[in-house]
Amino acid sequence: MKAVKTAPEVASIYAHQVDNLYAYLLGVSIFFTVVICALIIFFSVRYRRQSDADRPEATKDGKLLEILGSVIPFILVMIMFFWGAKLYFDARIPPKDAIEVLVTGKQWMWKLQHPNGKREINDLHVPVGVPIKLTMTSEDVIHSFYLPDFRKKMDVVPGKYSQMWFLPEKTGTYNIFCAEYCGTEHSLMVGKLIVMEQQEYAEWLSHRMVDGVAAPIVASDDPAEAGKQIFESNCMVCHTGKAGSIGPHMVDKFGSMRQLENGEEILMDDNYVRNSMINPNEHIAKGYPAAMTSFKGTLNPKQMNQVIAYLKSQSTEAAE
Ligand SMILES: [Cu+2]
Repeated sequence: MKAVKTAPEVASIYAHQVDNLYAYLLGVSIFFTVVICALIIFFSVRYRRQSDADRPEATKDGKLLEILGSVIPFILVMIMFFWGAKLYFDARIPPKDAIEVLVTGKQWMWKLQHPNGKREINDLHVPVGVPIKLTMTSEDVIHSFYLPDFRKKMDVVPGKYSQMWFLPEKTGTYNIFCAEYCGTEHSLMVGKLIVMEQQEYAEWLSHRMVDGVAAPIVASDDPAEAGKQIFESNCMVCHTGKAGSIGPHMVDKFGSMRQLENGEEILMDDNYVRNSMINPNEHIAKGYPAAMTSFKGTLNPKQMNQVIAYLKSQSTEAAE
């Protein structure tokens, strides 16, 4: 018999930190609720109409009390603010050495792809002790990728990429839930996160099952490799990378800032590249004509991901 769990497991230091903050919020709330309720009851009994309790004139010099009544709550809520902001920024900014896994939500399953092209559905295998960055999008409606044991959750939205990262600190199997109501079988949109020893993971990653037999992963499984071919036969016609080309240089620019015709600057990230393929004239690079036509319908979402994977693999800039 499995014991009934009252709270999700604490699978990372971050989860522990979130629990501490939560305990602080809960503690402050309970303390003031009890004190205020007790005083209301106490005063309503003590100063009820029939009581002969002492009722002196109202005093005007309660300065100390007034200062304490402002400063103490101010300090308590500022602790909440800075503590919460610190955890929020920790959760938002993935470390540079993170392994990137592509996540696609779909009614009603999670599709996952590892950097070497290995795919899985609803299961996610990761190595222990290495940060994992999830780049996520949806094929249909809004989903939300939720790892309760890691206290991490992020919306997965059609038409854009969202990101989340976590650091698995002990091996084991954990729940993946969809935390955004997404239709009839939303409650069945669950998966398993399997945290393995690093060696075990490397072994797992290098093979895939073909008709029940383990076969090695080959170069053609690599999304960056497929993206290279798409890029060379479609994009390189204009984005030649040479002086005088119609389109700006793309290869090895991923993660850098791009100057735009309207004087603004934009980060070349997943969303920028994807948007450039779909709405090429939304952001015109400085010094180039608005000559590109949309690749929406020409390239499917998987191919667009492959192009992005290729540009990422060629990047010499830090991606974040
Ligand atoms: Cu869902």
